Amino acid sequence: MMRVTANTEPIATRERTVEGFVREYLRELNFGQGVDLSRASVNDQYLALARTVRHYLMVRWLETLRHQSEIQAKSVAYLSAEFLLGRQLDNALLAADLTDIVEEGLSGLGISLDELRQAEVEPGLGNGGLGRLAACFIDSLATMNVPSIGYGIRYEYGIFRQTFVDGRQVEKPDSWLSLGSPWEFPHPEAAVTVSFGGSVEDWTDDDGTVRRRWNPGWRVLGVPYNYMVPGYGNGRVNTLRLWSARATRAFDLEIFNSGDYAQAVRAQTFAENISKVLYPEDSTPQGKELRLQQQYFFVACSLKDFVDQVLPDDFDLTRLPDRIHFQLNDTHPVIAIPELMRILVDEKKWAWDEAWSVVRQVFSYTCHTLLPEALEIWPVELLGRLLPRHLEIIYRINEEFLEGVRAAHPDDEIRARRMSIVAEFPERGIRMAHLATVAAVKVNGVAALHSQLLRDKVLHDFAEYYPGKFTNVTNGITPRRFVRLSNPGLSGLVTEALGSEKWVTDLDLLKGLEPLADDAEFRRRFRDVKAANKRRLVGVLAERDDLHLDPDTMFDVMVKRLHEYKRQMLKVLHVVTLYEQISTGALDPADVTPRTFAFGAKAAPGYRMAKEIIALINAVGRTVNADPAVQGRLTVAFPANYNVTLAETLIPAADLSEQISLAGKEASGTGNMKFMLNGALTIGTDDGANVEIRELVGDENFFLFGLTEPEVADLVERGYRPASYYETNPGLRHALDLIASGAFSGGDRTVFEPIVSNLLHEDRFLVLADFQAYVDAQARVDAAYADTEAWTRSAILNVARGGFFSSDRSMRDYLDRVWHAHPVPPSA
Ligand code: GL9
Repeated sequence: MMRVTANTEPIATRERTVEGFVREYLRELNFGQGVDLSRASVNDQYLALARTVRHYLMVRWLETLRHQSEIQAKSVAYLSAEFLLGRQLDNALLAADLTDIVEEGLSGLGISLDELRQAEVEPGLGNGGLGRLAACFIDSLATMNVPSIGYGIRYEYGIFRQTFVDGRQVEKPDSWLSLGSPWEFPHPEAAVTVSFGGSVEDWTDDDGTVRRRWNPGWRVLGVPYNYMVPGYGNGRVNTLRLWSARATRAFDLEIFNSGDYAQAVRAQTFAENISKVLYPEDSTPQGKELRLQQQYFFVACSLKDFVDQVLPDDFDLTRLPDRIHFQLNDTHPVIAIPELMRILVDEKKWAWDEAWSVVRQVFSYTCHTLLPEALEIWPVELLGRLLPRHLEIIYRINEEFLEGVRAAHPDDEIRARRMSIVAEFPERGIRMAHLATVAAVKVNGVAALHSQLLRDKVLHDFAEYYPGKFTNVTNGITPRRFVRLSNPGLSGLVTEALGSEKWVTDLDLLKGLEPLADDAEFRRRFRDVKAANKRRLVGVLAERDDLHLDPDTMFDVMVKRLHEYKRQMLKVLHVVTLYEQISTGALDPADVTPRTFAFGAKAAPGYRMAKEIIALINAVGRTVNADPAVQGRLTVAFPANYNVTLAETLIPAADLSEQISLAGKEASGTGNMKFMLNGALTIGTDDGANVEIRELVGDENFFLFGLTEPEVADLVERGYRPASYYETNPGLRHALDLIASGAFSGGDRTVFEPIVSNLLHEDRFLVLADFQAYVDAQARVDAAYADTEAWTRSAILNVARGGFFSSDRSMRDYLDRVWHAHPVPPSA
């Protein structure tokens, strides 16, 4: 007789052997992917591997969910329109401690793990620092055993793929889902409904209370897709829940009811547009209707999910502040504030004041910018059309808030207008940062200087009005992805030197490397690691971009979004200056440190000047790289489509990190931290987290230049005239004249005229004012680089003193200063 036994033993304990893995893997290849090994494509092999690896994490995930719902501890919900995850495979292997088993198992089958790694298309569901920060934070929360969930949008198309045509940026869609998406778990049965449009009316309930009722114009479904967020080495797997928009049945049948098949299909498309594509914007919100739809869509899904699904059925919502803190990642999710008011007042029938008192305890707001144009303001006309009930709620919040302001500052109507949530000019609009600040428990900036400037300038009135509300949490980066995985050579060396791998979760232990900076043998090994990373990068860029670089040059790297405030222009001017001086014989090439100037940057598709600067970098590169006069001395490398994956090989190979924004403009920066922790020295302004980097590493290990924020403010106040620098500085004049002459544009003087004339007549970010200081600082870099031992010593100290920039530390700061929540290890 056949005996059937239920196998309840978790795979995680059953099969943690090479043979066990191989069995699981082949089964997945055969039954999951439907191919046998001999016919499997690389994509088949990759998909089967990803699914096999996630099996190993599954038991831990289910256990985490069970534990979390059992103990009902206070949780954190991180609301973010962007999660720039990067590839998942390696991180999952690391978390599950499977890398060695998998490598051996695959190689026995004649498959290279590395080849399968390359097959993964990274989920680029973010624009840059802000989205990557969210990904680092959820990694740290899982690793630190903090009960938490990430909520966001499952964009069908992430950040565009950048290509260059004649050196100009051309965007291509990023169809990251097209070859399969093995890391996600869709739950269409758990879809929630979100409403839009329509009108609001009075109605009288059974007790005779007059209430407001929203009669929406149309609805869409939000389908949750769950992703595993595995902690490192702790057996915990948290959840990231991303929402995808679908048409409701009612949508086709009722609202667009025309009996017209084609029309019904169009309705489908209309609904699904909401999660179709990430807005490729950086710091310049366009006020587009679809963008507001996206924001409300994911926030409404997430709040509903938390209140109806995550909380137990009988949960008393007056206790909400004991159970959850919603962190608003920039203003994008701020519509959650009126949405929760709407749920409590309209749906749960609470009194306004009761609802407001709970709402005021469950949100905090992180501001990520200093650029006034980056603070979202939604036109009242648009918000009222899309979310009429929310607009009413916002008006009421504002009325009560302004009553308080007027009481505290009688006879200061100007102040009340400045602080109002509702802007009157140039059109009526809702200032989302003001709404967030009014409702939030805490408002934080992302680096010490940034938080200071928020208090002193951007949100000064609010800091006066709510003295205890403002705080700082300096950003951080996950050492798992950005050191342990991306820099195996350095990781091995550090682990050996410190005697254990504990630094991966306790990055302050890197301090233990300090004495080794004085150890010649350690320095030699550190240099060998850097040299190997440079060779690895050279190999990757040869294959990926057909770029041919010399690993024996200084790798001077600037990778970040292209924005005028970040000042890629300064670095181009430096290259042009050196080139001009060598070409004219003013500089002996033998006196120039051989350098590779590497750029990586995407420009927002509608940002004209940023795209011109990209074209200029490529044009300068083409000319310089082809000129025998500077060959072997200056090389420009601008690989297209900089993304998380490229960052992971680029950053460990860098000697010099360029962090050269105009002081007072870069809120924090996070690339700066990644470079530091990978042993690059920084050339930078006193801006964002650079300030803290320099404080930690010491002036002697940092190349500081440029105006300080107060000096910038002062110069602008006095009246900045960029042309005066051109007139008085011959080096600068030669460089700008060379660009204007058409030397980089085949003799055509019109091509880069807009850039040159912008610099001469406007130069909003004071490139010309900082030019000489930058060139001088670069000369100091050259001199320092010539002393190999001293340079290596500095590089080691950068690593040793960088522990503060772990995102684990950022999470501890949020837990203490903002969330008042705690890690809950599984044993608790
Ligand atoms: C940013 C800031 O500009 C950065 O200085 C900061 O490090 C990150 C994370 O806090 O946030 N704000 C912002 O809008 N972006 C940032 O990088 N932009 C993008 O993400 C493209």
